[in-house]
Amino acid sequence: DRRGHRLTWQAYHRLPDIHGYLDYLAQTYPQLCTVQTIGQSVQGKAIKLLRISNGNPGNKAVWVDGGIHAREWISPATVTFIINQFVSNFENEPAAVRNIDWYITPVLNPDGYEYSHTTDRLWRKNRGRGGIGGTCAGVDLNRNFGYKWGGRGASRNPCTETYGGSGPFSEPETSAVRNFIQSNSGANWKAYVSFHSYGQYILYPWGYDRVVPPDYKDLENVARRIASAIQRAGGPHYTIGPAANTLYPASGGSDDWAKGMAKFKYSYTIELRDNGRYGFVLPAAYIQPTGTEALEAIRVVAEAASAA
Ligand code: ING
Ligand code: ZN
Repeated sequence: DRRGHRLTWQAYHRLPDIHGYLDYLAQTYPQLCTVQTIGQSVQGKAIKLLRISNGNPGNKAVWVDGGIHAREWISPATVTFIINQFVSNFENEPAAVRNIDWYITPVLNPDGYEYSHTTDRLWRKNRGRGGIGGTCAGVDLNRNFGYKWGGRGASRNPCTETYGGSGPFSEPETSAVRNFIQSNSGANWKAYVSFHSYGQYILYPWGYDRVVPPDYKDLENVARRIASAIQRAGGPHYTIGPAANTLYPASGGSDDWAKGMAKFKYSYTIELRDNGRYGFVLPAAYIQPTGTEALEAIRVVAEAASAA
């Protein structure tokens, strides 16, 4: 249509609308936005990344992803909400936001996301073949990253929800992330944020066990500032803490890999709304309030990354 894209924040959208929006931004704001395909899913769908940058050579770099888990629809919706706020009002964003190179992938698991729209609303994993002979489909991409892979909270059984895959980074979706980040070592990576749902948590490493990194106080302080910013903006309570202690141990998560292997100083998994009333099947009316609080969260991350 006249606007050039089909995305809204009044409804959940299918993958082509989300990707069409990223392409529209790159076309409309070529000074600010570039779009890149960083890999392909098991079924050959593009994994698209939007880079937002003012081109300042001193910028720190922040990674943001959504849609690792198919059914967590609020995650891609929130990530595109943040993109829309940044790009359409860039000059009014705080300096900390403007002077970050943002690398943003709204849908890291495009096959699973579409499958949750067409076939099984509560699908979680990707659509890779599970195990020898492919008895059950799908790998849990948040158990497939290569730091402490295969430990607690990950399953070796392809027929379970937390199957970690045949090996670390066995899946094209997770290896696309690793390859992109490792091949962009020129970027001054400081923060990694992965949006999931639900439960309203701000989690930091480690997830693999009930231990914390040496600088966990810094991660805790920024998490506290994120939760405060959300409440100041009228949002609900978000619980903060190290993932394994706060939720449950889970190895092979993206945040552990970012902290442990890729050496991002700040690494968070943010579990968005709600508290369990609707769970994964959160009505679309919650996109705006959830997006608004996630925007507050990501601005705090920008400040922390700038200072790191
Ligand atoms: N929850 C995360 C999961 O992958 C998590 C929670 C993340 C635990 C990171 C430990 C480490 O299970 C959802 N909702 O996906
Ligand atoms: Zn999740």
